[in-house]
Amino acid sequence: MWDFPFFPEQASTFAQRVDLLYFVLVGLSLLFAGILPFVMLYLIVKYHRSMKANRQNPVNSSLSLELTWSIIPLVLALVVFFWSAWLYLDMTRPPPDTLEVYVIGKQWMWHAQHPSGKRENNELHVPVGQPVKLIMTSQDVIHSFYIPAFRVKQDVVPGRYTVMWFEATKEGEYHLFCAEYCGTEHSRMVGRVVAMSLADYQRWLTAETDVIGPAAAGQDTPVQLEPMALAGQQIFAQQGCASCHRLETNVRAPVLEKLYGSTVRLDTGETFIADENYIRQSILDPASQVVAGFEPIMPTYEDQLTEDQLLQLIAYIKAIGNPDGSTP
Ligand code: HEC
Ligand SMILES: [Cu+2]
Repeated sequence: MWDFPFFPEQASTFAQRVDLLYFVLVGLSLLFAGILPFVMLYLIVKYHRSMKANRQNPVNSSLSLELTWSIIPLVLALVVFFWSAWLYLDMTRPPPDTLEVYVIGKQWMWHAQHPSGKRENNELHVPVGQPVKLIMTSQDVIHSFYIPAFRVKQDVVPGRYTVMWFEATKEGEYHLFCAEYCGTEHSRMVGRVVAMSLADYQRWLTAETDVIGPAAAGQDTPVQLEPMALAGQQIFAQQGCASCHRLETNVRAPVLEKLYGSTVRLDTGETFIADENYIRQSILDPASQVVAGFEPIMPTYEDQLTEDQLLQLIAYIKAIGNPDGSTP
C-alpha cells in the first residue's frame, strides 16, 4: 500500500471545504500550465521554416476567439474569487456560541488558558463537535498558530489579539505547529491538539492539575465567575482598578459592567465596539481612547501586567459584561 502522508487528516468542518478549493486551484493551474505549452510546441513544430505547411490566408483577427479566451478565464477567476471569499468569511467569523480558549505564544512555546481555569503548555485540548474560538497574542515576536489537520492557521502578534476558530470533527491527536519563523528554536515550537468527546473534555477540565485558584465558590458578585475570570477579579482588586471603577457608580470612571460587546463613544466622537482588543488598549494605553464624558486620569498599566494577567482581567470584564456569554 502506498502510505505516504501527502495530506494531513481531515479533522475539522473546514478541512474538506479547504481541500476541495485547493484541488480545484491545482487543477486549473495544471490545465493552463500543462496544456498551453503543448499547444505552443505543436504549433512551433508545425509552422517551422523547414516544414511544409499551408501558409495561405493567415487569420489576423477573430472576434469569437478573442471573446472566448477573455470570457472563460473571467468566469473561472470570478468563481474562484467568490468561492474563496465565502470560505474565508466563514473561517474568520466565529459563530455566536463558541467555547473560548486564550492562547499566548512565546519563544518557544504555546501556552493556553481555558476559562474554567485549566492551563496547558504545547498542548490544546478541545471537544469534538463544538465550535472553539482561540483568542491569541504573543509575548515577544510574531508566531503563527497552525493546525494542519483542521486547515486553520493564524498569525499571533504581540500587542493585540487575533482570533481563530474551528470545530473538530474527529477524536484524535493532531500536530500543532508555529508557522512563522520566530528565532533559533522555531522548529521546536510544536505541540499537539487533542480532540476529545465532550464528556472526556469536561472530565479533563476538572482534573486537578495546573488549575488557577480554587473552584468558583463563595463569591460576592451577582454573576457566577469561572476561575479564570475569578483570577481577573483578584487582579482588579490588587491593581486598584476598583478604586476608580466601582460597581454601579460612574463618578470618576465608567462602569465596566455591560461594557463588553457594547458600543463606546470616545471624546473624539469616534465609536468602538468594546471587544478584547479595545479593552486591552484601554488598560495599556488609556490616553489613546478616552471615553466621552470622562477625564483622562486612568494610569497606564503597560509593563505592570503579564499577558496572562491581562487575559484574566479581560475574562473578568467579559464575565461581568455579558452573563449570557454572547460575543460582540
Ligand atoms: C485613577 C482612576 C482609574 C484607575 C485606577 C483605573 N481606571 Fe480604568 N478608567 C478610568 C477613567 C477615568 C476611564 C475613562 C477615561 C478613559 O477612557 O481613559 C477609564 C476607562 C477604562 C476602560 C474603558 C471603559 C469604557 O467604558 O470604554 C477600561 C476597560 C478600564 N478603564 C479598565 C481598567 C482596569 C482593568 C484598571 C485596573 C488595571 C483600571 N481601569 C484602573 C479611571 C481609572
Ligand atoms: Cu513561533
